[in-house]
Amino acid sequence: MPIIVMSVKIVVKKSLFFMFLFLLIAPSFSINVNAILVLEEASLEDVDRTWSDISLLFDDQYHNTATLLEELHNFNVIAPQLVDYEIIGTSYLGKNIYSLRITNELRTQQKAKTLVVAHHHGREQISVEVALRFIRYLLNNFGVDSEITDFVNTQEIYILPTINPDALDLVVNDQLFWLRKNARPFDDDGDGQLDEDSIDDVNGDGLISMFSVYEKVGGLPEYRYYYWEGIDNDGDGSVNEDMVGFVDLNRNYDMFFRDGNGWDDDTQATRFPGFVAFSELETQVYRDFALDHSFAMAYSLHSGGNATLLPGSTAGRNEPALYDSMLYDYAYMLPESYDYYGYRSASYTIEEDPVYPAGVWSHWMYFERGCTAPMSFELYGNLTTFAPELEVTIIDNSTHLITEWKEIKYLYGPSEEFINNLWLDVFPAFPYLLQNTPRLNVEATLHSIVDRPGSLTNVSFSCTNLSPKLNSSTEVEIFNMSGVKVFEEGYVIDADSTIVIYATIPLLSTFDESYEIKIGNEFTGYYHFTYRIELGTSGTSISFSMIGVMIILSGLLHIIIKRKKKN
Ligand SMILES: [Ca+2]
Ligand SMILES: [Ca+2]
Ligand SMILES: [Ca+2]
Ligand SMILES: [Ca+2]
Ligand SMILES: [Zn+2]
Repeated sequence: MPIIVMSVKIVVKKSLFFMFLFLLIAPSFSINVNAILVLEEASLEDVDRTWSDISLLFDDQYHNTATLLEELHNFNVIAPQLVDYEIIGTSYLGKNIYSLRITNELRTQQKAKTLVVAHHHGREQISVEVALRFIRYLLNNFGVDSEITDFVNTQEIYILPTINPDALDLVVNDQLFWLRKNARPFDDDGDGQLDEDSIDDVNGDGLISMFSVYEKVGGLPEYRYYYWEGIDNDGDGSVNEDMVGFVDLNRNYDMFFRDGNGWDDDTQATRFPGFVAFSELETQVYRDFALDHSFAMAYSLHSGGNATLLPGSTAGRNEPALYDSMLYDYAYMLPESYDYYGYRSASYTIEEDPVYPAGVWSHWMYFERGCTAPMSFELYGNLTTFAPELEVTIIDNSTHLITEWKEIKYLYGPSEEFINNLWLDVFPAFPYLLQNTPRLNVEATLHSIVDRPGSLTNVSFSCTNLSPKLNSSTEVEIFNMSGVKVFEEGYVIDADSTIVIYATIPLLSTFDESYEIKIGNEFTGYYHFTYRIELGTSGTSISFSMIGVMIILSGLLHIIIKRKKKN
């Protein structure tokens, strides 16, 4: 804890302050007092690591909501001073949606915030596994790896392991590997019954086949539509006309809702966005959580491909230079290709969202929540499931071609024994998230000598944005502890840069009091300082007159700023 101390000599001259001395019935003689100005950083306590490396309770298997909760509870039991988790809402089937936070809880000032939200989409349950392994990684590296320890000490890392818990249980417990959307019951066909005719494993092979229908045009097949394996459960003459699953949660956000691309206005479609934005309990829970926090950078975890997607539009990338640089970093740190269970998947692609998709998380986070870099992270895609030989022709006549494809189960996640291998492949993107989150290092220096009552103290705050890529998002400002802005001016601090703010601070009203200052913004969190005066050893007494003068000086007079680019 740096403590800056400057010895000062305080001399009261009665010729200048006779009136105050008189009014305050102070002694009518000059006094010389040695005092010490102290400016110190708020106390920064360390958490002692008391745990050995931890393992997941249910490793090498996909978690459902019950085993997931056991893991969250276990993390909290093992490292209670780093882990907190809370229910932030519930789904349509009444399942809890959790947020887990990792931070050094002994340091209570608001820190920079980082977010990983997993599992918008049911069948992308690998994203839950990666979120759990990110938590395990942080707890196992805390107190061992100095960089990770520093991130946990200076950031509040939020992890939402699933915001679609209904679908998680349907996929993991009931093998509904095709389910992407939430499980809100809905009467698709208007017969008064909900979800009465869903997909069925007719041939009992444990898989759900997808059939693609092509129409012959000039003798050549043109794709028309697909349907799933099933029977007519309710005997109304239609097959699978009212399936489980309603809204694609990652099309339900209130940004470009039902605009742009990548959605379908059919309640049975996999990308049905809902009738209105934020119609779903699950997206409402996420929205309300996100409105309480400011994240400069965040990940939303998905699967089905290998890609790092940053907000873009038909007009181009939102942050062209930043995103180009980040996308190349991801391409470098993530594997070019890998093998699981005999399947070979594609390399990570360097791309923005190619067109602006309707109602997606990343655009809402960027435009509505000021998140500079909300990245949709496609963790795993098994492109070998699209091998031509796996699409088998079952009907080929003069008018139609119909093919059968059984691979949906293998497209979105690896076999259970390879979950940890996938984590090892993608984990470098996670410390990268923490490293690039803008947070501050602030050093304060006292400059001036107080030579008489009424002197103001010149202080400088050297504020460094530690992110190598992201600026401070909004202006960094100086507040007192009541949250009142001390200066009108604030300054956006560029990535990897330092600015020096020169401030003039008034003397304190009494020597007992401390003067507290916090510096930062909602994205970077705040650095806290305490400023006080201590009497020196030779200062045996202090006149009331001095105190009276100090009370009068209650305002801050000016601020000068000097920008200094860090080399
Ligand atoms: Ca129905
Ligand atoms: Ca089947
Ligand atoms: Ca039916
Ligand atoms: Ca059916
Ligand atoms: Zn997805």
